[in-house]
Amino acid sequence: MARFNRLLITGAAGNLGGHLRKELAPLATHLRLSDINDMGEAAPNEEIFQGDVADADLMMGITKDVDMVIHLGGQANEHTWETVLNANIIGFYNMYEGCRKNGVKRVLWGSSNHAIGFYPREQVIDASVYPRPDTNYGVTKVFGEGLAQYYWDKYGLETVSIRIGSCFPKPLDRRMLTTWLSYPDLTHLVERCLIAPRVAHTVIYGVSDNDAKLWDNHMAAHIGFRPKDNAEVFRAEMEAASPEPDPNDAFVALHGGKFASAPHYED
Ligand code: 15L
Repeated sequence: MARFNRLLITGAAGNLGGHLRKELAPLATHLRLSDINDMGEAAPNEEIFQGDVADADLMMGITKDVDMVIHLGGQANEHTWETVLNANIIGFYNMYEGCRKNGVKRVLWGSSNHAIGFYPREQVIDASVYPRPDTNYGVTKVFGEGLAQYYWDKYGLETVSIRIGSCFPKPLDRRMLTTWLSYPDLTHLVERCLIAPRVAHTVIYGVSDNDAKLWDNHMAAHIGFRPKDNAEVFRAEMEAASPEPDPNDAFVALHGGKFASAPHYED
């Protein structure tokens, strides 16, 4: 039996949004989906709205009659300032204003490890650390976490900000032995964020139970996230695929990897 009347997934045409579209269907009577890109045919339980998160009217409309929002819409990697500004700052604000005015109870959204990408590898961090973004993209995620805290403190709108590591079917390189989040662990994490009785504004790291993980989730124990996968099973494969890296290379030295070492996007 569905727990929710209607859930909204933004960014539903993306890899993670597409995965959750399938996985979360049993939890809600209606799934509302939005994306700037084509999402294909709507299933009988689905409502589809194609458009841009930077369109305030669209965001106001699609957040009506929604219990909770899973917000994955926006720009998911470093890009021009104009792109990340529209997608991740203006679009994010539009989404929260829609949620506030339409009385949405809770938002879960894809923040990113790039909000803290400049922490050095020898430092294990929890959710209490000061942000150290590694890109303009990472700065927009810090903005998002700030806005989420503000909407909880001022308006009582709950949020789980999920600092997603590297969510792929399997790790793609040596760094992801540390940062990998498997698809099954993502599903479990999102389900827990939806059904936990009270979350206020929680910051949680989206990372599997990797032997090499550098992120500590003890401050989000109330979510009940118990990841099962471990990137260590891919170690031999990842090490064989690329030579031993220079330990001083930012790719190795910093949590954000190549996001931290890349030059300014528009130079
Ligand atoms: C992210 O924030 C990106 O959305 C994703 O594509 C990965 O590159 C990931 O970070 C990562 O750090 O591996």
